[in-house]
Amino acid sequence: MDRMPSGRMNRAFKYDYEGLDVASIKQSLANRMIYAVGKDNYTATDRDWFHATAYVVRDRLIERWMETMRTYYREDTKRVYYFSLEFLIGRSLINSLLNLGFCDETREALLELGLDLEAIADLEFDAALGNGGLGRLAACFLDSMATLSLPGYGYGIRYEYGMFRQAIENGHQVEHPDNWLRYGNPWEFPRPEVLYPVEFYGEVVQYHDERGRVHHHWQDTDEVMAMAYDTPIPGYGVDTVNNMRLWSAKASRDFDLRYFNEGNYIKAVEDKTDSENLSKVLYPSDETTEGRELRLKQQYFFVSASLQDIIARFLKQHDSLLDLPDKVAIQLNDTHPSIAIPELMRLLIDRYHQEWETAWEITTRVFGYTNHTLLPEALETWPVSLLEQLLPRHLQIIYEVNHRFLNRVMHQFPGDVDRLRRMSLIDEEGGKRVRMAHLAIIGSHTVNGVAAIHTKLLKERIFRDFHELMPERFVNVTNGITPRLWLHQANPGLSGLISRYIGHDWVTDLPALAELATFAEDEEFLEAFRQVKRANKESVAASLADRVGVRVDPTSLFDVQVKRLHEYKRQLLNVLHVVTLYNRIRNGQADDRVPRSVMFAGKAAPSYRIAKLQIELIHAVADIVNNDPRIGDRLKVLFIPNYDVSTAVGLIPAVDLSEQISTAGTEASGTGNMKLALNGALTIGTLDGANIEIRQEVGEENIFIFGNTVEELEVLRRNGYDPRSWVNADPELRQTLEMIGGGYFSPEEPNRFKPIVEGLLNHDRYFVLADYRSYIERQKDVDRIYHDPDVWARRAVLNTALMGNFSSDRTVQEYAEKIWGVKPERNL
Ligand code: 26W
Repeated sequence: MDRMPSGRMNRAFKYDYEGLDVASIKQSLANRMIYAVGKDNYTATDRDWFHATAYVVRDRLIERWMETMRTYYREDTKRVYYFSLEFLIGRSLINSLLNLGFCDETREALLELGLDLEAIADLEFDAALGNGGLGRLAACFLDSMATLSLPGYGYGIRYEYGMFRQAIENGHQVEHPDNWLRYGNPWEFPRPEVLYPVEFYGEVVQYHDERGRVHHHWQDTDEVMAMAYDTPIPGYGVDTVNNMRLWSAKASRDFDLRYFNEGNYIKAVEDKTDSENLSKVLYPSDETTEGRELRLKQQYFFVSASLQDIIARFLKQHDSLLDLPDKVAIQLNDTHPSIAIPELMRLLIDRYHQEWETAWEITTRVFGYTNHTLLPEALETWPVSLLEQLLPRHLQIIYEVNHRFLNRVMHQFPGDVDRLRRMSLIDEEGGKRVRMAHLAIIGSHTVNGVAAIHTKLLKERIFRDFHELMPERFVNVTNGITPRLWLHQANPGLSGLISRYIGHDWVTDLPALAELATFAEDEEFLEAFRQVKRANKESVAASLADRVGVRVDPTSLFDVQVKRLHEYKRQLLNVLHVVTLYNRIRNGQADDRVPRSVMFAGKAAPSYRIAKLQIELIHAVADIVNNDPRIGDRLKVLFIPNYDVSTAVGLIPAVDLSEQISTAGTEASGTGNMKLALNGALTIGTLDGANIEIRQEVGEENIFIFGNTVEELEVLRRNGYDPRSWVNADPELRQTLEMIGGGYFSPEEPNRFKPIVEGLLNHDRYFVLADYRSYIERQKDVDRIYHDPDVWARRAVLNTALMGNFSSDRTVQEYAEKIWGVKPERNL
């Protein structure tokens, strides 16, 4: 089976600026090696060849990129700015080649030079400027916006260190810095001339102008400069190449001068490093706020630079800021950039002298806010005392917004004091804090959740008061994934097979996959589909033998849970199943079960103790199970280290069973669920997030649903959930917990995993025990179906065929229509 991505596509380019044929590419490779890398055939390393190849691709992006930017300018197109603290891009070489449509030609050119494209592509560092789902979603959106010729810009931070690299030492997670820029980044263009000052600290003074109007002056601030780095984002099969602009912190010259003038040279240089630390590193925790000053500085830094940049671009062609909302839509990717709301107010009022009401009208017409989480510990709040020091003018504006807003609420709900307390931008309990989600809702025209159930819960639960006040503001836009990366590139075998049967249009029109459903009974197609999966599993098995040192049988059921380690995602429930299955096999109660390889991958936040202990537990269980002669090949447990975009791309096409087992009502959407189902994995999952919509699309028979629903959990909670009673009622569960808590998997340290079991017995915040039995039962159904390769393959095909709705093209189109009011640029 052909494992190489093929560049077959309908190129719709108007321009052929640089040759895309084998001969031109070969010539360019030789040129770039000499003139850009500065080496020759004798001294060039494989990494040098990666760089030369990247430059060849880049050369073919640049003119399209500049033409795209000129067209937006010429047509005065309304633009979308996607503000995100995270962009989890991964590698770009193959992606750019496929999107530009000359992957095969480049492979051939390299081959003629004795080089292997895939081997070279593997040398690229992942751009891991994100934690997980939220950051990867941003990257998928960039791909879709470019492919749809939507004028979308990414704005964020150029972290010098991205997501940490996870190493496993003695079964423990160890974090290593991700020095991804070490060999240089061939995709970025530094723009030393695009430089904006960003102010911090200082004080605000009021003064009156000659007409008696009050003005505010923010003075005696510390200044940091934001310098732009641009990265081209090519669409698939189109000439559109959009821009991602990331900011890097540079010391301000003013700042230095103070100390230089005093002759304190060393102090000046120290301070320079201090301010440049701002963009040093990505915060590696998701779903919990740490409330650290540096994080708030990062947020304000990139937001302020981006808004200054956007306003400057707007004013090049327009005189009146009143028209800003007709030309600019800004999407806030969670509350992380929500300080943009008071910052735009500040710029409009203090710098451009607008009245409060006008400024507020402009601001609320510009912003949209996407919420990505229901977990209370992930909702950002900042201490008032911190804002007061760091951004005193913004705090004043926030107070004024709050004052006006609460007046409105008071008017609408007279006498309802408790409602005022609940809705206030300021949480008064235990040290005042600013609630950034409330700010984001009030300052935006639209608030969206990322899956149907998630949006419903936003309206009914965490933002209920706001929904009551302004129901029209809330909309749903279910997440999606780009089919270019997650099927076409990741799974060339399946991509090729699909295209042979139904043509190639699905790559930009994913619902077209539905035609495959007609082949779900076609023996020849089923056989080819099975063979693709088999080949993918073989290649993953081979790489796992290298990477993890465990041999897995490629005919075994590949049962995979890959995502950040978090209690709500319930990797622990999966472990309970593994231990249960282990016991059953040992007791001879599982002779009818198919061999399984259970794989985990994911990073735990460095400060998340229980999540790290769960990683240890997985390793400890693996150690016992994999070496138990009574088990042999019937059960293997693996933890794949350092889960990142590249690992996902390599692994997902080989998966049979996708674990999406979060507690109902906790996973906003999930997007890994979509990637796996699109690649023909069957899902075992709860009625949570987008699983619900996946079930709707693929049909109840083709997904394994288990566990309590949101409503059922509500009842359990109301009646006082008692985890111990579930254990007492279930001897198999009890045995499983006793083994874990009693040291069966940690004989040298019997109490090692006690905290995990104690957590379950005493709180079980995520209802692991309440869902255990139904999970075990569903896993048995999985097994039964897997026994019949034909039945399994048919269901797998239907999963691939019916995932058309989950393309991020559809998602982005919905944003464009419902939220941004932008259209594809037809002149590209
Ligand atoms: C401030 C700390 C912090 C950092 C990141 C809190 C919360 C986050 C993100 C919201 C975490 C995240 O990635 N959420 C995921 O977003 C995906 C894209 O919408 C969803 O598919 C996932 O369900 C959601 O967990």
